[in-house]
Amino acid sequence: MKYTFIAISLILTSLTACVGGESAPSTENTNHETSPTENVKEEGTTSEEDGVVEITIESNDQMKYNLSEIRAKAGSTVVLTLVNVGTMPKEAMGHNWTLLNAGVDHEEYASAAESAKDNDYQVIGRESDVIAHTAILGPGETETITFTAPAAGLYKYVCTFPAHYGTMNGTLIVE
Ligand SMILES: [Cu+2]
Repeated sequence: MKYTFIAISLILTSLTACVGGESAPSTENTNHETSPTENVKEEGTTSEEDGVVEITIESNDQMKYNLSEIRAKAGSTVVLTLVNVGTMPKEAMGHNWTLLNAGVDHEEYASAAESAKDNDYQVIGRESDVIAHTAILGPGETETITFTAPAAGLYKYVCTFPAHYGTMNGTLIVE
């Protein structure tokens, strides 16, 4: 009986020691290594530095952009690159990126632009409806345009190549 009591005491003592050891302040996590945040630029992502936002957007043979939404701060400089990753001929599957002013209906504008082939599918006389646009790009072509992000609000972008506006549109969110 006596030995049993001692044994139990020893067990309890060692258990207490263990618990105490575990709850002792750990120095492991006090010295966090500060690894520099890598600024990895990927296709279809945006990055912002010093009031400049760089955006790469792709268009493809499936009549799609890879981004349906992009963001910028009001007044920032937007450097936007459209990459046509498709392989179909420009005459059949050309694409542009056209940013419309607030309140301009992208379907209506793009419909009107369908007859403006000679003006790169931009409506003559409605230049004030457009904030910025690229040319119509053929397969493998790339164009970079630079513009100033307008006032905070929502702005539609659209491809004005005939019959593309239904699937090729998105929203620029200016904050
Ligand atoms: Cu298109």
